[in-house]
Amino acid sequence: MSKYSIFSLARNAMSYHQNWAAAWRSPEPKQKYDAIIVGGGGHGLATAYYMAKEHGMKNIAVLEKGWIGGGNTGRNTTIVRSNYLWDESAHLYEKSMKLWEGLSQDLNYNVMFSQRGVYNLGHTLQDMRDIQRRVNANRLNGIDGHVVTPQEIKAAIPHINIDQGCRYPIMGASFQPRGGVARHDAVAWGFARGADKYGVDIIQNCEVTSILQENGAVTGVETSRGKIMSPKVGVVVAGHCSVLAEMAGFRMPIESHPLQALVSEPIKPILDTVVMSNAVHGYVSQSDKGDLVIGAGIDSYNGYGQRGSFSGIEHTVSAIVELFPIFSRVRMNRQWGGIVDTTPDACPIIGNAPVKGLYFNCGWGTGGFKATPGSGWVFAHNVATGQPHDLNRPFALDRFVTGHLIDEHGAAGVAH
Ligand code: FAD
Ligand code: PYC
Repeated sequence: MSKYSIFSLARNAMSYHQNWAAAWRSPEPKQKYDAIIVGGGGHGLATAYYMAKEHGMKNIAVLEKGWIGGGNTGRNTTIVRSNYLWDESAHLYEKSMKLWEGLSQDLNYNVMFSQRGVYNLGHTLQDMRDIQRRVNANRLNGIDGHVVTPQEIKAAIPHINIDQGCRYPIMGASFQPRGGVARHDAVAWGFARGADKYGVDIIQNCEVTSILQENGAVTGVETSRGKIMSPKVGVVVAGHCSVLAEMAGFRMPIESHPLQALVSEPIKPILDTVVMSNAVHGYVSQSDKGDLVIGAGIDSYNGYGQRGSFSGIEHTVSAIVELFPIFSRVRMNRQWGGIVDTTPDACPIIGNAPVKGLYFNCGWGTGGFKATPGSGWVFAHNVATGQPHDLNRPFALDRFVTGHLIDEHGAAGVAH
């Protein structure tokens, strides 16, 4: 921390944070921009940041219907890893991992990226074969990872249950040492501050209600704060992408589902890595504050509710207690839901929409937080140049017509 920041921190603390300069402006929307990004989650803000930084486009607005980071970005459990099976996704998530590794420095904002490692547990012989195959594929792509035995897992995580007589005995795991967690709000705020510094207008409480077109090309958007014109519109609204696609006159191969998570009361440090299991359907890490951060699979129904449910808690917590019997006495503190956008092949859709000048980035399902910087970086290229980057070309919408699917159901940490 520089001398200046220490003084400014002390001054602001003493003045009870009065007159603390806002990290980004709150401008009135202009009538026209060179590009509009719809959705002020991490992906939308990262897109605007990289469009300004890498492509010199500064007359950009990010339109957010609520507050920035108030969607899945601020509701997710922050697991970051890049151990995907197929080359296309491995390259994309690994690009993101490399950006994570320099992100706090690049933004000059601490996103609290902590590479504490991620374990994906296997509970059957077939799980272990799939894990071995995925680790081999990762290593061919230069992505770190290895297979570990139950004894090695126990040595690293003393409280885990490796009893072979239980319902889902742990038979091993993949371990990605460079995986970990980051602070979700800070990611949104860091990208927002970075984009704002380049002149990007971040406009909150501004809901897009229709997408304006003329002769097959986008001309702007209608919003709750009036009409805003632009020849380029990038849509990055996660669980609401089908709603926006309908506004533009086409259908997305997306289902929107609630995904729940919960945190316990804060406890002393007990878990210094991330543990995930698709078979028992639960995952857990411990935040810097001390809470256990816990989640499971998606709710099976479609919906837009951002709530948790008692059955969700019961199912998830029973899975976690099976892995960590010691957690049975910990009290749960808060629970919530987010709306995730799932595709038939568990991979995102990033690219040009069937309307000229309109671009969509969605379909990240339960796993897009880890992709935030990489997704913003490739989408910035796509929106700025009008053409996909090589890294996002395979994720075009038309793969659902051509049949070039990239099936990542096995590597999606949370089944969907
Ligand atoms: P969001 O952050 O949802 O941003 C989209 C924004 O668009 C929202 O702020 C919304 O208000 C806005 N919007 C919607 N409609 C409009 C409109 N009409 N006009 C203007 N704005 C609009 N991923 C991981 O990699 N690791 C995890 O551990 C993980 N855990 C998760 C746990 C939970 C409980 C949930 C719900 C998700 C989890 N995910 C995880 C997935 C991850 O959160 C998402 O894939 C990612 O955050 C999506 O980011 P985004 O910026 O695209 O979406
Ligand atoms: O994709 O790794 C993931 C994940 C973990 C929890 C939710 N998604």
